[in-house]
Amino acid sequence: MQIGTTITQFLADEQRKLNTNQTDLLELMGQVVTACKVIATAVNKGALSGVMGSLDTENIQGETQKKLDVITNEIFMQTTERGGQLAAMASEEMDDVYHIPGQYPRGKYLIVFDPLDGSSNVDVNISVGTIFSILEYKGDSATPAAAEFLQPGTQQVAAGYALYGSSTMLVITTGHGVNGFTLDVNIGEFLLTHPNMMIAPDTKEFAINASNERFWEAPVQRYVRECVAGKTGPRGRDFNMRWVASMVAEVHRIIIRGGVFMYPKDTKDPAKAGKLRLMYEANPMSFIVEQAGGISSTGRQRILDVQPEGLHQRVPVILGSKNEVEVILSYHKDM
Ligand code: AHM
Ligand code: MG
Repeated sequence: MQIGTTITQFLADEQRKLNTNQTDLLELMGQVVTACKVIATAVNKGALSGVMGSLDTENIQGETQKKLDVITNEIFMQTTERGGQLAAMASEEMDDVYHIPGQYPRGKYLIVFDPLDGSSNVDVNISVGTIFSILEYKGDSATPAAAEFLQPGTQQVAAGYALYGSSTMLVITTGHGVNGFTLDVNIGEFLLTHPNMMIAPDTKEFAINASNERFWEAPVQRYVRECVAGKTGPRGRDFNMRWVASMVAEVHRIIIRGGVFMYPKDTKDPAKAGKLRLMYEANPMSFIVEQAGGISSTGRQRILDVQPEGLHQRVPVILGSKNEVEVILSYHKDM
């Protein structure tokens, strides 16, 4: 019987191809895989585990935390902190850097993660995900400062997301293409089901929260207006629209069948540059999108080139099919 390639075998093969004896990245990815399996189980139990709904607490961004935001953050930390590969971690749900407790060995990587992205969807049983980004730690302190995390996305050594949808998938990159794995719940393993994932360069599908239209900048308003105008408009063809309000599901759809996703700069809250966070949402997703042949930009700059200024910094995001994103970027140049 052929069971296919497990994610562990895949990562070991990839490491051999790279001719490196560095096993710690492989081991760290193994811990992340375990974290995602445990989170998948927690998400999957739904209301049966009594963890639906919100808490009275807010995260540093002033968002009310879901019970599952906090639980999945704990799961991710506990699963990855003791392996000896991490120097420190940071996440959407923690104000500051989390230092590896003294009883555990420390390693040379930093991990930044969003344990449950799209968590407003949890109570209504719609897809959510986990996003992670791995960076190298170049210092030697037992308690790395937030400043050590503030590396541009080009410095990521690996990134990925888990999608808890009708099946659980893990999509990863270590900078050598993008590969997707599906969790076989019967054997408890992620198996390679989507090798060398590539984003189609052309598309007729866009994703944006259209209720914010009045707050967008002119180039995005123009782009969406032209898509909606369809065949008789300047683009000369009909477009379709999707909005799941779950970035992981949105990016996954784009990798599978093309499309563009935008959470652009808007004037809704002038203090914020957009909604999505650079370090644990935009950067890892941009790394994956670029590795799959797509483009990811703020509208004015490649996201992976943005020099981060804070752990929870927000950034406008426009990503997806190459030729279509180029149209949107050209409208920004015309501004
Ligand atoms: P979260 O990390 O608090 O879940 O917020 C991020 C999510 C993204 O997954 C999604 O693209 C966006 O928020 C949806 O926002 P909105 O509800 O404004 O449409
Ligand atoms: Mg998020």
